[in-house]
Amino acid sequence: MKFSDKNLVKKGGNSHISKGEKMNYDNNLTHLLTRVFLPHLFLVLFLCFSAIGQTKSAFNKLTFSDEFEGKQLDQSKWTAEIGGKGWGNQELQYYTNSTENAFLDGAGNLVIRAVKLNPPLSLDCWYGPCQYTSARLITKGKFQQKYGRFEARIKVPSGQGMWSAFWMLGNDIDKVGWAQCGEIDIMENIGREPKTVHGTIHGPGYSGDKSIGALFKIKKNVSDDFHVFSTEWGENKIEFFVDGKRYKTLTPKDLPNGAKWVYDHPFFMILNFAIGGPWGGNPDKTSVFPQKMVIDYVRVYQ
Ligand SMILES: [Ca+2]
Repeated sequence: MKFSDKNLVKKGGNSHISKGEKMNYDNNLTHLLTRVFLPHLFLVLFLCFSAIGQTKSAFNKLTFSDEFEGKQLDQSKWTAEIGGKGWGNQELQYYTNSTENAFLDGAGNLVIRAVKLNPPLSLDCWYGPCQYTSARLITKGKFQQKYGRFEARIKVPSGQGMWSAFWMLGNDIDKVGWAQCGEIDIMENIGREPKTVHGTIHGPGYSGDKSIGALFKIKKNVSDDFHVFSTEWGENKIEFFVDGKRYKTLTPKDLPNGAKWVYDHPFFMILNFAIGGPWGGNPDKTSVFPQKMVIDYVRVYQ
């Protein structure tokens, strides 16, 4: 486009053109503008607006879906991980497999509920008697996929100390360890940032506080409504979306020099609701329990 404009300006500025040639030139110019330039301009504008608005996904074959209908969590899809070891982040909750902490609400939702325990406290956590219970559900060994669109519709909990997440880990974690296995955090929300969600990747040499990603701000508190959180993951590309709006694209060029892109093998999914830890901080006297993370569905496409 710019190259053509330059040529036109240069030609128009030529004072050696005779009158007849000038008319021909004007006709040619009109022809260029109406037949060549304008249609292409419209095409370019159309493509620009298409890109800003809806992004049509290349992944449209449904390979996994849990709509959370019925009365009991589908054990063929999800496993509850159990324990109060801090989960790598000095988290305060003890994860159970109890329906106190993860259940279907009968209205088509999975609820992960964090509960503050009353004395006598009987569960052991890394810091002493556990103060909270919650749940962490994984598809490890049950569903894993390389590439695709991974999506969940979630209403996050609210309040200081809450940390809810929908994320993925590489299925080779037991063999190669973290963060060599790779981690893709499709959505994380911490209570002290009520209007913000995070999309992040962790890998070898860029994990923890060196992880790479972006945040997306929502005008109202994220916990006010359900939102659709998704990641589209293809060869050498991971993209993050909230409600269909893409807010970050990551490629190997975003990694530190020499770091390895490890997103080239199947990953499994995790839904969890943690309490405390250094990132979001611990609950304080303003925090209200129990709190719910409500999940309408999880869908995966290829
Ligand atoms: Ca549902």
